[in-house]
Amino acid sequence: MPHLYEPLLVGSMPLANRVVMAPLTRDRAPGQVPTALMAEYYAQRADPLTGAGLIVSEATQICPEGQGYFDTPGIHSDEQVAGWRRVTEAVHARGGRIVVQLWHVGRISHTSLQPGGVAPVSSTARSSGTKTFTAQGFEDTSAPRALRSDEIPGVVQAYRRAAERAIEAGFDGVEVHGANGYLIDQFLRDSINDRSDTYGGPIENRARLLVEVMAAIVAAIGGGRTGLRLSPVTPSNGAPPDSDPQALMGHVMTELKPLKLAYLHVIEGQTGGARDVAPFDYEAMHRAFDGAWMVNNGYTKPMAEQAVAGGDADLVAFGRGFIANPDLTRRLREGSPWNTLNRDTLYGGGAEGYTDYPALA
Ligand code: 8OZ
Repeated sequence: MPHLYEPLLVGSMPLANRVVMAPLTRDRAPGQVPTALMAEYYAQRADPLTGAGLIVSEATQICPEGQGYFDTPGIHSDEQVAGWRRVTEAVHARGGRIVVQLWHVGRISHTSLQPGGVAPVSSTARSSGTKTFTAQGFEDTSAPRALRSDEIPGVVQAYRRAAERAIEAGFDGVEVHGANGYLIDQFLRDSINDRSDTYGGPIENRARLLVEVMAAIVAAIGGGRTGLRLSPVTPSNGAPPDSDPQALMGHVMTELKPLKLAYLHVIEGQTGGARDVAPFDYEAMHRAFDGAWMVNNGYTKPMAEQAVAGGDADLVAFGRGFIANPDLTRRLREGSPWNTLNRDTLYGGGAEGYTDYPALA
């Protein structure tokens, strides 16, 4: 019986256990550069016995235009790569493994966060109708500008370059953020994508950006250290449901097969919310994928242990659990209680509610 607390080889990444720290935006990178405090935070959660078998970093912008929130880190400048190197070295010194989540927010942004104060880019010129977190607090997202067809190769190139930078920074691999209503999801969903070029219309066209991004990254760093996160039905960030998410994801799985990705990370239901927000057959998606299957969203100890023992998942990602418990894997294994999450310190600030959650004695 495969066991949640046993090692697993994921692509080319040997993991000490199958508990994953989910990507978590914490807005603690002033000037978009990772800090020593961030290195401490990740290292606290990297112990092979008490912490995550794999850490997925917070979402990290691949280019200046990919930023949509205040003080989120990037991986496009030399200074950012040097900052991340401190993080990966601290995690590896503890015996852990870490991939960086590669992010382009698309229209979930604000002109104050964009180079030159221009409109953010998307698949569409229609606004998300949601808010984002800027230097001024929560503000409406700015109206986007639809990317021209001839600009899309540049976006793909920015993903490829960021993946190369990730390896330079010492990451074990990358996870592409294809979820939660950000740029890639803005192309995937027919509820958002209103294009008339080869990146809009039928499923094959709407999936084209994602497939080109994944192929470019795999060509650069190899499938064995490349993962992808998807959220087939989440309504996050003003993303209304696609008219046929099952067919959309089925096509994506078919296109990804030859790339031999290390893992697929799927958010079941509404991100951070109801698991049953909309009907979706995750098992069908799982059957169509050859790599490791990572599940996420509100898992408890019994759910996670059962998912892995029953073959429904290879890896289980925990978000909120890892914010408040650096030793979450130990607590899961021993059935110990979890620390209480402080919601007031989730985004921005310093060590409080970040590196001061206690581990068990
Ligand atoms: C919470 C706050 C800001 C961003 C996501 C990257 O939902 C995020 C995010 C979450 O994927």
